[in-house]
Amino acid sequence: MMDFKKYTIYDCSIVHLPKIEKREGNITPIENKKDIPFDIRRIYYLYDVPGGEARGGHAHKKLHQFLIAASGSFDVLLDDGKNKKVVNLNRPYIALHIVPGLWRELLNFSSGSICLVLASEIYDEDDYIRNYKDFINFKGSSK
Ligand code: T46
Repeated sequence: MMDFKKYTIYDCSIVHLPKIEKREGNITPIENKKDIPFDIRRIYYLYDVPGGEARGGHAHKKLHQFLIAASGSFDVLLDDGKNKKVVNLNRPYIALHIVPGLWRELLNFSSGSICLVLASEIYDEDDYIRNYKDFINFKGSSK
C-alpha cells in the first residue's frame, strides 16, 4: 500500500454514484466494495453551517473519505503541500474521494446545504493534523 504521506491531490477522484430515477423522486444507494473502495466505518454530516463559515482546516493521516453534497453545494479546497485545487460539489449522486495525507477546507456552503461524509475509520483525534505547519513537516518527512 502507498505511503499515505506521499498522496497528492491528483490521487483524489470524482465518483459517480448510482442514481435510480423515479417519477416520485430519485434514490442513490451506496454499498461497501461495490460503489466505494473502502469499508464504511463511520458516517457523519455537516449541516446548519452559517453563511461565510468554513469547515475542515486539517489533514488526516489514514482516513479515506467520500464527501457528498447531499443537499445544496459547497467548495472543497485540497492541498498536498505543493499543489492545490478547488472542487465544487453540488449533486447528491457525485462523491469526492479524499485520500489520506491531504489538507482540506470546506468553503462557500449554500444555504441549507448538507455535506455527507462516508469515512473509512471511526473517529480518532490522533488521526488529525490540525496545524498547517505540522502538516507541511509531515509531508516533508516522507522524502
Ligand atoms: C472532515 C470534515 C469534512 C466527533 O466527536 N466525532 C466525529 O466523527 C467527528 C467528525 C467530529 N467529532 C467532534 C470533534 C470536534 O469536537 O466534533 C467536533 C467538530 O469536529 P471538526 O472540528 O473536526 O469538524 P469539521 O467540520 O472541521 O471536520 C469534519 C471532520 O472532523 C473531518 O474529518 O474531513 O468534517
